[in-house]
Amino acid sequence: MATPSLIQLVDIPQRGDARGGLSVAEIGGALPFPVRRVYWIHGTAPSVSRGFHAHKKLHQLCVCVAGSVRLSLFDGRREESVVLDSSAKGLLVGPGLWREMHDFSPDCVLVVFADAEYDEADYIRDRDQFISHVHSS
Ligand code: T46
Repeated sequence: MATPSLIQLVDIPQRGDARGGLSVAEIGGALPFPVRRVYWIHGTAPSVSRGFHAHKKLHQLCVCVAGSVRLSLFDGRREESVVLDSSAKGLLVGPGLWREMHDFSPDCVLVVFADAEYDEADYIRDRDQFISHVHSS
């Protein structure tokens, strides 16, 4: 059986018209969970990388609504990456995945929908600790 990809992309319905774009993320559509927090990452220089952590429980949907960014995911065994450059695609990132963000375009705006409030205790910020965590669970 084929190994499932770490990259889970969802289509975001596009409801734009001649006046401009309009993208919709709603429960029953692109969002597979009730949203309890939204944050957005912007103004990150192309030379800067972010992330370098995993979450124990958090589920998120990442949508690049302007510009582009490369997200890489590592499950403790395999690493896969994807360039997000469209508000018509979202990347689902669940728990147990080490994530890194690279190659931000200067105009990148990455919007992230999360199923829980911010909780530093949910982060694993040490890569070796992450690898021990996934291999013991
Ligand atoms: C993730 C990737 C994709 C808060 O106070 N509240 C928040 O909701 C968030 C997200 C962050 N913060 C604080 C924690 C740090 O002091 O903001 C600071 C920067 O956060 P961090 O270094 O974790 O940012 P990134 O860009 O490395 O990671 C973020 C999310 O934290 C993370 O959950 O999956 O984006």
